[in-house]
Amino acid sequence: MSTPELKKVSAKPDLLLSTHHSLCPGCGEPLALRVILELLAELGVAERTICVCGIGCYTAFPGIIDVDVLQALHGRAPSVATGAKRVLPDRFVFTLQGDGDMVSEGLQEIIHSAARGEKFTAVLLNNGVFGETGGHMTSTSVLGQRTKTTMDTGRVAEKHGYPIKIADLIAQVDGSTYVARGAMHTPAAIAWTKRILGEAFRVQLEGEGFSFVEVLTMCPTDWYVEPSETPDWIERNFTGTYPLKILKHP
Ligand SMILES: Cc1ncc(C[n+]2csc(CCOP(=O)(O)OP(=O)(O)O)c2C)c(N)n1
Ligand code: SF4
Repeated sequence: MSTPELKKVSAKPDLLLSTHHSLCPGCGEPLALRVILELLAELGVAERTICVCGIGCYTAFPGIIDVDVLQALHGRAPSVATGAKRVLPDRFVFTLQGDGDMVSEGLQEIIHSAARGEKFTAVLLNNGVFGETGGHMTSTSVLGQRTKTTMDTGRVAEKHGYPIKIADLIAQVDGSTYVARGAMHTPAAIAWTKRILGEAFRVQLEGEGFSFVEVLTMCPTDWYVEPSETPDWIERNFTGTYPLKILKHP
């Protein structure tokens, strides 16, 4: 009997040097990173890329990706990227931050960078929790979300405030050029996210201004749900507050 022909549908991106990392099974952040690495290769910009990384679970990756990386202090990635892109305008510069890092700890950095129209691309990995430090509520946790610090009632507006829709805010800022939101919970959402990340990257490559992409990512560990239930969790709990769409384009 002849062996059926197997079709290869995926492979480790060339820019990923190792598959060993410390992130939890079912985490959405490695998927987002994979899409970014695929795009860098497809656009042919890897050799001149600088990734400015925030601090969160995703900080496990910079050591195993084949692009230059700057590690920024909490929330400061947009300012570090500003410096890198201004000094080295021919480099392709993108930031990688979590919601805790960007929206809770570094809100002013991202808003001011957008307002100045800095010519880099900002990527937000939004899982609605401070993942690395144990799952506390962040500024983007949605109403009703149970986190380590809202375990009893879930997030309640009167007590914890409302979630900050950072992509919507950035879209309102005159200096931003392209703003969009994607997610990692279904194949269709991943394809959509690859498309909008590609558009955001092209905005930078064509010198059109500041581009911003929010990516909703799964955190089974701090959502206290099985990895297999996380796509449904995103659909039920996140996409109402954070619809997947382009919020601003040139
Ligand atoms: C100024 C400062 N505050 C807090 C911390 C501790 N800290 C390190 S990682 C982290 C959580 C980051 O969460 P997020 O950006 O949402 O990324 P995730 O871990 O969910 O990927 C925190 C609070 C720190 N290192 N520095
Ligand atoms: S704690 Fe959450 S964000 Fe961090 S690696 Fe685990 S699943 Fe991913």
